This record gives sequence, C-alpha cells and structure tokens, in this order.
Amino acid sequence: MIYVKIGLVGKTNTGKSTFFKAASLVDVEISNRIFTTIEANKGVTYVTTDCPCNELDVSCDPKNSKCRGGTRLIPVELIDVAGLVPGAHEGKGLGNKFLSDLMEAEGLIHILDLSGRTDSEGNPVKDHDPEEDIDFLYSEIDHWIKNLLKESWEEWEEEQKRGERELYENIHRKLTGLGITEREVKNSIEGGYDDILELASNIRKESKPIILAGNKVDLSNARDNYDRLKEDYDIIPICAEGELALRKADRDGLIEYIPGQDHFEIENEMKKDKKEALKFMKEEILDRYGSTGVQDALNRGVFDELNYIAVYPVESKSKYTNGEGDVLPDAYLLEKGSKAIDLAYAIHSDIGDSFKGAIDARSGEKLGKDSELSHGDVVEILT
Ligand SMILES: Nc1nc2c(ncn2[C@@H]2O[C@H](COP(=O)(O)OP(=O)(O)OP(=O)(O)O)[C@@H](O)[C@H]2O)c(=O)[nH]1
Ligand SMILES: [Mg+2]
Repeated sequence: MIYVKIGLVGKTNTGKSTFFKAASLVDVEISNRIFTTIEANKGVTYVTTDCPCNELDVSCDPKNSKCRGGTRLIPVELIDVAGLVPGAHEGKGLGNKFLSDLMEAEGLIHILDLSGRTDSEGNPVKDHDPEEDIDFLYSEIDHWIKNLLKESWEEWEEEQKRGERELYENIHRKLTGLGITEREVKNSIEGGYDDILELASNIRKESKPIILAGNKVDLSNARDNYDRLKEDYDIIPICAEGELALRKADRDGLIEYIPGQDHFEIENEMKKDKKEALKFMKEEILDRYGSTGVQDALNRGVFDELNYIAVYPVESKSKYTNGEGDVLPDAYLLEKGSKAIDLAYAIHSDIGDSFKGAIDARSGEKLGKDSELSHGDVVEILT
C-alpha cells in the first residue's frame, strides 16, 4: 500500500521532532538546542476516523490499519526535517537543500513555537513574536521552487518557441517526485505571473496545502500568543510534548488514551510525579483545548486539506469480511471523487483489470465502475 505523506516544517527548535516522535513513537533526538535535526526522520503515523464497526455492530479484525474503541487508525507517512530559517535560500541556517526530502509530502504542517523563546534565526530570547514566523516559510519554499525552475528556464522557453514542448510539460517533468500534478502546474500558469518567483508561489499554493499548528500551548505566554493569533489565522493549538507523554503512558499501560481524544482513563498505579503531570495535561490542555491538537493537525491535513476519504473493501457484503473471514480488514485512503474502479485498482491491478461491478455493503445497491465513493463506504468488488 502506498502511504499518503505529510511533512513537518518550521523554524528550528519549534518542536517538529517532538511532534514526529509523539505521532510515530519513533525514538528521534529532541533538544532545546537549535538545529538538532539534520537528516530527515521518516516514520509511520495514523489518521483517525470513526470505524464502521460501531455502526454496523460488528467486531472488526483490522489488517492494514488498527481499530481502538471504534476509532480506525489508518497509516500515513510522516517526514520531519531540519529547521528552516529566514534567508535559508541564501544559505542561512542549514540552507534549504533538505526541502527536497520534505517536498515529497503531499501536505505540510507548519509547526510554530508560540512560546516566543527563540527568534527567527533560532537564538534564545525572551519575547519573540511568533507571527513573524508565519510568512517567511511560504517565501522560503517559493524561493526553493523558483531555483529549481530557474535552472532550466531558458532552455524551456526555447523549446516552447520551437514548438517542441510546452512549458507546463517541462515544469511537470522537473517537479516529478514532488507529487505535483500536470493539472496543478497548468492551473499555476493560468493563474498568471510576472516572474518565476510568482509562478513558483502559484505552484506551491496549488500543490502543497500548509496547516498552521501553534505548539507549546502548555506555556502561559504561548497561550496568550495563541489567543491573539487565532483572531487572524486558522491555527490549531497543539502541545506536542503533552501528546508524547500521553502516548508513552498509553504504550506503557499506565493509561488508556486513543490519539486525538479529549480524555484518558487511568489504568494502573503510577508514581506521584507522573500523576501530577497527567493532571496538568487533563486540566490545562485537554479540558481547555479539547485535545493536544497533534491528531487534529494530521486529520485536518489528510481529510480536509488533501481531501482524502476512507473506504473499506470487503469480499462478503453481508458479513463485511475478506476471504479469510476477517471483518472490515482494510481501510484505504482515496482521493475524494474516487470511483469504484479506483478502489479496485488501489487494491491490486489484477482486481482493477477484472472489475465487473461493486456493491455498497450498507444499502446493497449495485455500483458501476464510475460510481463515486463516499467517506466510510464499505464496498464489495465483483470480479
Ligand atoms: N513546553 C513545551 N516544550 C516543547 C513542546 N514541544 C517541544 N518542546 C521543546 O522544544 C524544544 C525543541 O524541540 P524539538 O522537537 O527538538 O524541535 P525541532 O523543531 O525538531 O528543532 P530542530 O530539529 O532544531 O529544527 C525541546 O526542548 C522540546 O522539549 C511543547 O509542547 N511544550
Ligand atoms: Mg528536529
């Protein structure tokens, strides 16, 4: 199965690796130094959605995904890279060459440090305004794309003049590997531009949705900054460190915590300091913000910005099972607008090639190859 990829981006020391570690439980280095991460970290995390097992009143046997208490966890890939600072395209900080790792991702989460304890370059300060960190990121990504386009621009113009190859084809070829489609390139050109930088910016806007996540809301100055910035920006308040603590406590059997939930249950005896920390998490993060925001940022990226839907293929429409009798075994993320035939091909090219029709397991309705699927559909493919 090919995973949807989400990338974490932001200034140095904002908590990208803490978010990554919380979401994936992969043990990566976190520290209160600048430029801790140098090589990209890649790992598996999950987006969550209601599992149909609840509503269909069955007990499921997930194979390619997981189910916890009626919440389906569907794998996606997460990429954590080095910190980006203003002027990175001119070589400041670690530069921006590492963006090629990040730009494989279809969507990005911009992790802001709302505590204001590092300035734009990552130096420790008392009171940096995180609002200043929002726009620079777009500009750095735009310059990075611009530089890619500039390398071959004159050649492409010649080719276009000679009628050999259209500009959009050449751009698309160059940006292959960044998951940028021909349609997105065409739209970017049609949007109009005065120079290559503006075209690069159009391409970024067309192809890479960026979610703003304001981290460290456990700190009081971060909270004040969040209250101010939320008036002007669509920003998700997050506490990556808190999510990491909750997921570790869940993994270690101390609590039962399903990612993204607004509560957890204490399962086992624990030391007093752990208990205190969890009490703080409950009162200051979960009760106040509804969740730590980490899962929310991932779900919003995949379902709302990238417009994926989750569908559940089965071989028996009445028992919701595969050939081995596993109930609701697999969840597939497909782009919104996907049809029954797309699901067949996502499972296997042989299944796509021998597609004879499909059945909506809930309604029993027959679906043709062009029938559009909806989020949560349980579908039997007929071959
Ligand atoms: N208070 C608080 N601190 C946090 C939170 N998340 C991360 N931190 C701290 O912020 C510092 C930087 O965290 P990292 O995850 O290493 O940051 P990064 O963005 O990956 O940094 P670079 O790799 O240098 O770009 C560490 O001291 C973390 O413990 C949070 O939610 N609250
Ligand atoms: Mg890091």
